[in-house]
Amino acid sequence: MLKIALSKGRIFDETLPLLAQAGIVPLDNPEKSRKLILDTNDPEVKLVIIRATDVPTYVEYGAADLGVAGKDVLMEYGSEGLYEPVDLKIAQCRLMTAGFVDKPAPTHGRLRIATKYVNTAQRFFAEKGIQVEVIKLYGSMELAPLVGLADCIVDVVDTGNTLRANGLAPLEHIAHISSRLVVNKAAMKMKHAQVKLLIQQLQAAVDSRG
Ligand code: PRT
Ligand code: MG
Repeated sequence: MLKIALSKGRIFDETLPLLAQAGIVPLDNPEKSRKLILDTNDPEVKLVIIRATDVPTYVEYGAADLGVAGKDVLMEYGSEGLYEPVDLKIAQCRLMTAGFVDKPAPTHGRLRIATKYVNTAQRFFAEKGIQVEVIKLYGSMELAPLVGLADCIVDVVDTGNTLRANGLAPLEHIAHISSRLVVNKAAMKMKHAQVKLLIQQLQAAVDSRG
């Protein structure tokens, strides 16, 4: 039995065609069903539906053998406990700092950064030698500069529409983001044939897109 951890929304939607090319088709739609474990056409494969940020945890602990997670989530989680064999090249975006274009940095006190990517933000500014105070948020980061909670934010940006709609702009590029296939280390050994085959099939599906 193989369990694959996926989050609802863009990751599920964009992983589906790749899984289909590997011959795996879910029997339920997670947007319609309340089931958290979905059967597939392959009795040996189940999909586990969890929050995007929980995918590395499930896979590291072996509650799922494989999973799909954004590189933003993996950078924040730390990837020592997982294999990351395939760049699926889906759900692409950029991890950026963002804020008001014309706002100068505070002359005294540390720059305040609001983000759900606390570790990544800490690392990014430390490498630039800038002392910052990082404020952890769980969503709607764009609001923080508007109400004076933070000087800027670290978040993923796709079209930039969300920033623009709030009078903010992308400032500094931190990383290009795409979703990755992650694999539990024990599963890679214990279920080697099954896991290896799925890795190869997904890599082939990605490659076939050119
Ligand atoms: O939504 P939830 O809180 O459950 O979790 P999540 O936001 O982590 O999950 P989800 O499904 O929204 O995102 C899953 C993964 O998709 C992320 O980890 C990224 O790797 C990737 N991804 C790609 C994005 C985006 N594009 C994206 N645009 N994740 C989020 N966004 C959000 C962004 O946070 C911002 O609020 O969309 C808004 C910006 O979009 P634009 O087009 O206005 O720039
Ligand atoms: Mg979201």
